[in-house]
Amino acid sequence: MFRNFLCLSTLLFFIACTSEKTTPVASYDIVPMVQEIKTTDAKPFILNKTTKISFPATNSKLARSAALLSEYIAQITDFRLEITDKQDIENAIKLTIDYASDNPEAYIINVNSSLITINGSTEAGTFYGIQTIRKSIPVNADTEIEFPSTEITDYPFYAHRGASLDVSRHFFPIDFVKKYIDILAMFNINVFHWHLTDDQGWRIEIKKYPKLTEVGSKREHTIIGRHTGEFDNKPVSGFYTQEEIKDIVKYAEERFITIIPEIDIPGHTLAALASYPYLGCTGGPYQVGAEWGIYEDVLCAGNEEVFTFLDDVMTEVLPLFPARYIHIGGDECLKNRWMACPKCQARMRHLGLKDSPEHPLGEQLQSYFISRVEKMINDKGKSIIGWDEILEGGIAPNATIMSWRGTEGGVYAANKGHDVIMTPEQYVYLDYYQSPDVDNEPFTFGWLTELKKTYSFNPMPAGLDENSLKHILGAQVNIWTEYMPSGQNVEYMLLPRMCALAETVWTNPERKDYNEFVSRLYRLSKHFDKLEYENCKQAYEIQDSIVVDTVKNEINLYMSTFDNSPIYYTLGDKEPTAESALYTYNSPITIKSNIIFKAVTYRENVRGKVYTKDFIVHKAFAKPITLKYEPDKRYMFDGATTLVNGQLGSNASYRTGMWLGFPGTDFEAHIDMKELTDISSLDLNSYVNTRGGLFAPKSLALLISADGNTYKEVFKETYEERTEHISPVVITLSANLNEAVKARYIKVIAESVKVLPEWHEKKGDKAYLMLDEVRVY
Ligand code: TNX
Repeated sequence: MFRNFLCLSTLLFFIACTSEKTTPVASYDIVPMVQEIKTTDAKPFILNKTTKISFPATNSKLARSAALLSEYIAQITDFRLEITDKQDIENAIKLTIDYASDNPEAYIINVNSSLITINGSTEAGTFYGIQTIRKSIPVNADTEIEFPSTEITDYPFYAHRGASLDVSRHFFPIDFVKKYIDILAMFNINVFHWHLTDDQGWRIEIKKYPKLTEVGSKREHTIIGRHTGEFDNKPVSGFYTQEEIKDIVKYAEERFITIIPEIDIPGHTLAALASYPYLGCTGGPYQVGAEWGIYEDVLCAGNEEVFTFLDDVMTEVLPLFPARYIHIGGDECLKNRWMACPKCQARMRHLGLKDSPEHPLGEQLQSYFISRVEKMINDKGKSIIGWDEILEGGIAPNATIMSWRGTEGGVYAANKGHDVIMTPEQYVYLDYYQSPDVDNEPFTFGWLTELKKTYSFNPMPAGLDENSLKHILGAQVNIWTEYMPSGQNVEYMLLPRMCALAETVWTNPERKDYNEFVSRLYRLSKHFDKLEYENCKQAYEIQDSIVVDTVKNEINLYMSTFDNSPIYYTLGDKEPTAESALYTYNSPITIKSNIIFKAVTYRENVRGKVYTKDFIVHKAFAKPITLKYEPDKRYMFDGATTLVNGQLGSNASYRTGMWLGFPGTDFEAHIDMKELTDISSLDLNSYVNTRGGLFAPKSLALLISADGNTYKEVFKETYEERTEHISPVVITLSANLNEAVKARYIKVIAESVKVLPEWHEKKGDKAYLMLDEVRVY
């Protein structure tokens, strides 16, 4: 009995302990990482339903920020804090702007047992402090939150911290644009670059030119996929009235975000041409674009009416946006129409332009066009930003450059004394894939930009002299929406890669550390889920590194996770579980035979996404391979070993590293089989996308050699030439020998059609061979 009583009392004690509520604790480990933090053991601040948010009565901006903070807290917890202009107060979050700092966006936060003070050098600084506090809240907070006592001093590294949104390729309603602005605000982004016009839709009301929206904001249908020649049946339309624009500008302003509008000229203007055909060189008729890419029809550079039109448009657009800048595009303007247009020819003669190898005539005409528009805008009190193409043919005198085709254009412009915003597509174009598992990702038009790559970007590249550094205003991510029909698609592509950029432009570069960043981000991903922001979780899953060893003729597979979570794997196409083999970090799994490899990680008892790799081990697997003709730089990836790494390129995309692309040349691979080997067949995959310029080989040949000098052809097949387009497809070319042969060395030759044939829209351009995995059996 006594024993029973003891047991019962222990049990009751245990229940009492475990059911005692612990107050969730705030964490200042946020993104972007704060610059300085001094957390102490002093008594914490306990936030509860009675806590108030106080602002100075005379400051309407802080009053609004106080209301926003109350709203942010309500989004995560179940309660809404009262806001007050009382100053002599305890148990409060106090907003002020007394912080003396040279940086207009700096803030300091003090947390003690009676107050959280968020003190900005301006209201913008206070707003960033508010973001820090709201991100520090634990997602499981309900009635109380403990804020450890601390002092945080924080300020941004760069002044321009941007994100763009293309609303032309797809239209997004006002509510989504506001949600997008909310997401940017959470990460201290201060510029929203709004791409309002393009070939596929004109999205801003211009009262003097009503057809721009009556005609130019509508298209009947849209291309499916990439270069398929097939269209969906879904009309796309929509535009923002000037009143709606003002409302959004105000919404952004309240979140300390400046909107820079982009009116993209003189290229990317098909929607404007469809509305007013006299603006084009040929006079039309034109149709609003329904395909992606670059169109030949652009604004005529010889017609005075085009400049009158632009002046009128700018007269209406500029007053809607308080920003100092307007972006005038300038990208991807083809010159074909100009070169064939009598008005453009007359303009070039009149200007006395002389063709030169450094500055072809068309580029000089573009430079004239941009400089003239720049003057028009400068005269209205604003400055222009243009894509780096506006460097061609001579840069407009006061222009700021947005460097997108790498950072070289930016370096060049900064060294010439122009301001620069860095947006190199390989790092910050968020329309590219963010996971190598492309078959399970939303379709994009290619390339792979994983979170790690975006995070690794440094806006101050080598090659800048001392004086030029100050011209790098900052960087931004760009969202092009060709393949993002909905707001959810945009969120998924934005998050979390935008957060990587946000840290790059905010935090001092020396303090950046990728794994540590991902652990802070992982915590915030729970906020995203709670706020119902779509976000990609790939960075929290298993990461791989596959090393092809052509000496030992094997592949070493390494796996990792940002927090060294346990990884369990199977080798025989079996579902991995927590009972499967446990992977030892940093020690490779060696692949030497056909294997369907699967692995999974568990974190907080939650099972992650299963990682799967299908390794095809054939006789040329991991053998030394060299190529006679180099692949194109952009389609080189890890080079020749990609063709013997035992993995097949995906049908979904030929641009993520598994296919090699050969521009206008044949393909010739030399493989050392290491020993005399019986060979009876060979397979080679070719990605064919005729509209995109990817053609299958004309022929396939296999040659063998015992000494690596003299080769004998043992197989050759020539294929029928294509005479019309086909839908994109992966085809396998095979060489089946009647009798097996013995060879130490082999050559595989696939002849290219080299140039696009007469019947092709781009006849005469280089044709690409896009190839993967030379499988020898
Ligand atoms: C290039 S960036 C473009 C855009 C496309 C984008 C797709 C730029 C100045 N032009 O028009 O949407 O690539 O990634």
